[in-house]
Amino acid sequence: MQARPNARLSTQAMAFVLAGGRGSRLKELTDTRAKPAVYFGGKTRIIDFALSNALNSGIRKMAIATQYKAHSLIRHMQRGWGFFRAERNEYLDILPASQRVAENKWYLGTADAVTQNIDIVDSYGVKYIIILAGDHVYKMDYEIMLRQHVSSGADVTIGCLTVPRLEARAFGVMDVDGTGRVTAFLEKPADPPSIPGDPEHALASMGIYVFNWSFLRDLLIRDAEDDNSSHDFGNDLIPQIVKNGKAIAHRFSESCVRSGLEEEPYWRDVGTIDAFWQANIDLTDFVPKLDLYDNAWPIWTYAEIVPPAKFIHNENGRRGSAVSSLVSGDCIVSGSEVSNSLLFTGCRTHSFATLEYVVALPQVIVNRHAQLKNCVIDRGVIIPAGLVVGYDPEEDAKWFRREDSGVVLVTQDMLNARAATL
Ligand code: ADQ
Ligand code: ADP
Repeated sequence: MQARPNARLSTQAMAFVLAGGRGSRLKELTDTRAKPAVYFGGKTRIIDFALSNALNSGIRKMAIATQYKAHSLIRHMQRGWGFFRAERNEYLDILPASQRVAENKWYLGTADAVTQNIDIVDSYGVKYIIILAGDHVYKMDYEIMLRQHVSSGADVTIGCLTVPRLEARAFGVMDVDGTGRVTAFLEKPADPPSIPGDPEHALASMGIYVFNWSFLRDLLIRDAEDDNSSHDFGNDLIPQIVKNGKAIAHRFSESCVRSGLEEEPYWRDVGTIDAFWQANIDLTDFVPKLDLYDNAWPIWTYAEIVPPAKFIHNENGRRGSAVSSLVSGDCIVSGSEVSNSLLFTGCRTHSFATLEYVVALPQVIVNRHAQLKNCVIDRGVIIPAGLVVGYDPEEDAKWFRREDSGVVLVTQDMLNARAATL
């Protein structure tokens, strides 16, 4: 394909979204769905952030590799992201690990998820490929990263951000020289090296990579034949390029400033119950760091057409109210008080119930006199009348999943087990 000289690079790029991981630290929230399919922010699911970023950056070719418990994710993609049109040169392919290369071969590492689909990427005819993780919440203009990749002549450009040094154990950690070149890369080190001159912080990989497709293609073919490789970007490919080629760091903070998307860089791996609860509750702040109301950078999702949210007095005149809260469509808040909480689509709260700092996923029903605080309620859970959660650590821990922070996760299975003993 002959590139037009002034075209946005995103028109010559595809996004390859890795969405196969379970996200086991989210515990029961990922028992039936992969982490990218977990709900976030009142209406959306986590994967909508990476896909919306790609769309808003001008990318019109996307592939999503799925594996673990992909049903809910695939249905979401089909319902919400089915508007790509081949006649406009737009493609969105869902690529379940489907033994396309050989029998009995699921995706091994993250790199293998691309290797097994080389022919599909070839068919897109793109010059650049951007590898994304489907399980992070942030806004980012990938066009800025693509430009840096092209102007620096890198083999790979790696998105990175500054994190507290000890948290960096969960990341790929890198050293960068004055020109932005990555000089060392350690995948999930037990004792992460700090940024020179800043002992409290480390430079962490966001798991976002830009490659020229021809370069990555050759690398993947060689990697597939290497029996010592785990076929993973973070474990194998990236360290190899850092050693033998030219890896360049792309700073998320700089990209935020240049794109003007956020005043303060905002990126979250909502990978634990605590982090998931906190990032959702943060959205109830007076001015949250993550702005979901920015028309210039919409976060697209699948939304059912449902009636508006409704707030009603009960027959005794008790007010149904929600303050500092995000309340989605088809919710009915009846005679109950909701504060600093998120009610996803289709929740019902009944009279005399109180909800404070609650993340209620879709179709949660809270019956009368229930008192809920500091908790996450899984989709479709029916909270029995009078249930108290978040006030008594011992009671919480007896029936539900209580994190050390005091945040409690409630699922229907836990409630059923509790009901069976009463
Ligand atoms: P991890 O966070 O451990 O490290 P990893 O398990 O490799 O991430 O998963 C990355 C993405 O790929 C996730 O979105 C996951 O859902 C998906 N995925 C995992 N296994 C897959 C498979 N077999 N097939 C398809 N998709 C799969 C990575 C990097 C680190 C970096 C962090 C940033 O290795 O260097 O710091 O991401 O979060
Ligand atoms: P999530 O909770 O992540 O949205 P799903 O989107 O898979 O998970 O929705 C789960 C709900 O949808 C459950 O109530 C389940 O019974 C129902 N469900 C699951 N599979 C289907 C299907 N193929 N068609 C219609 N409903 C389904």
